[in-house]
Amino acid sequence: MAYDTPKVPNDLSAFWMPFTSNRQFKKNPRMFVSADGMYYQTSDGRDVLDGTAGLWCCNAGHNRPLITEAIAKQASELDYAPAFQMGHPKAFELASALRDMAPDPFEHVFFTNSGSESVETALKIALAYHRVRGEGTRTRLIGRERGYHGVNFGGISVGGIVNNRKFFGSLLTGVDHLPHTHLPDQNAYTRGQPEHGAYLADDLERIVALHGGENIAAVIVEPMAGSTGVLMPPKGYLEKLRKICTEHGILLIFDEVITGFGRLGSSFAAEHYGVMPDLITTAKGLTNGVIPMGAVLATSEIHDAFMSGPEEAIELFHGYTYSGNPIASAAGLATLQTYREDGLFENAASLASYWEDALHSLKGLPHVIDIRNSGLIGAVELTPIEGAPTKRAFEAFLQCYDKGLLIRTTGDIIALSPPLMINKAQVDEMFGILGSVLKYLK
Ligand code: PXG
Repeated sequence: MAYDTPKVPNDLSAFWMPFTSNRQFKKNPRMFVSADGMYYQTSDGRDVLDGTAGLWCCNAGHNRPLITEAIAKQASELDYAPAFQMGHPKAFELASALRDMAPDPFEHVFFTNSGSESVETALKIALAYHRVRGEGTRTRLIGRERGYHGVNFGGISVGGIVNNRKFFGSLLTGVDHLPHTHLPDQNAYTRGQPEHGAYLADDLERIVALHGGENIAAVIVEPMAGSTGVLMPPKGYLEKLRKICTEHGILLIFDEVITGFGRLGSSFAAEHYGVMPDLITTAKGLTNGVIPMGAVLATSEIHDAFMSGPEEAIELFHGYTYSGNPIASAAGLATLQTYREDGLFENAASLASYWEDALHSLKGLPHVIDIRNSGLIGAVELTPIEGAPTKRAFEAFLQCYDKGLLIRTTGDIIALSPPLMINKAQVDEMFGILGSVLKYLK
């Protein structure tokens, strides 16, 4: 591909980059200038295989014609419509399409613009749901250690990533955390769901005993924790959480911002694991990452609880200027169509065992202490360099990038989550590059 625009801007100082070591990056910037299918192109003219679907979001791959055309058409037809007390067709169509794709109990969709906003929205719906039903004492929220629920105040309060919390004051009050489920001593090198750890869900009983179940509004977990290093739920764990929540009238929220839209080979992790929460948060793959959009899926039981007052009254005092934005809605519809027409969830499911074997073939390489996988997700955990945690994995990231592969690292864990359109040759290419980097990693 030929580029006729300057590839790297001269001035990088103004843009304060998110979750980035700004000074290091700006000394030696890594820039993508275009993308197609499974590959990015860099400013120095190289192809880089996308091993992470952007940031876990481009599940259909890049530059997909249905999506790009839908966006262009929508922009020229109806660019924006007010989101409050007005409507436009595409938001309703997308909500219906999402309902049709989601597991049965999820009949209603509330639109947001990101995963973080989906989380805030779900927490607020949970609190308000109890209140409109006359159970206003249910105000406590339960998250989990190592959980990631975005970066807004609700999300970091229920989240369990220390650096995402400790700089930002006292956060929400009335939050407790379940223990995380990472048990490397017992579960290392597990393929799929680990055997050990279901008992960790019992901690919810302890929290209920401590506070009284009637004071707890909701439990929020990622069914598979992505950002903190790809932690699969131990066998029986989610089922236990579900059971305890039901027994105590507590809502269960699955944060499916990463696991939604085919990542595990099913539409949603709820379906994959056969455990139904009460609310599901989504974003990322909803629009293939092309336009910011998120959505909260709610059961009729929750939605209908709000539909009781006078008809002219607003039922839920919540929403965003861009909730159901026309261009995002058009992108979402085209994305879901692409998933369907290309059979991408089916491709993810059918490639999962090839992916698993390729990933686990890295066992035995220097510094590798654990490998885990599910669907088209994989993680390789490395021993940290003494006194310099994160450095070893980050070095792997830099070397992979130089060799033409994009990976993500969190701590000393390498996370892999390619677009679901990946084929076997590209799986081989990925693990060929990663293996060659790990082999000589210091
Ligand atoms: N919930 C979950 C489970 C997520 O993974 C969010 C909420 C927040 O979404 P937004 O759209 O507000 O960023 C996320 C986001 C990584 C990585 O490398 C993961 C996320 C974002 C960026 C990087 O693991 N997850």
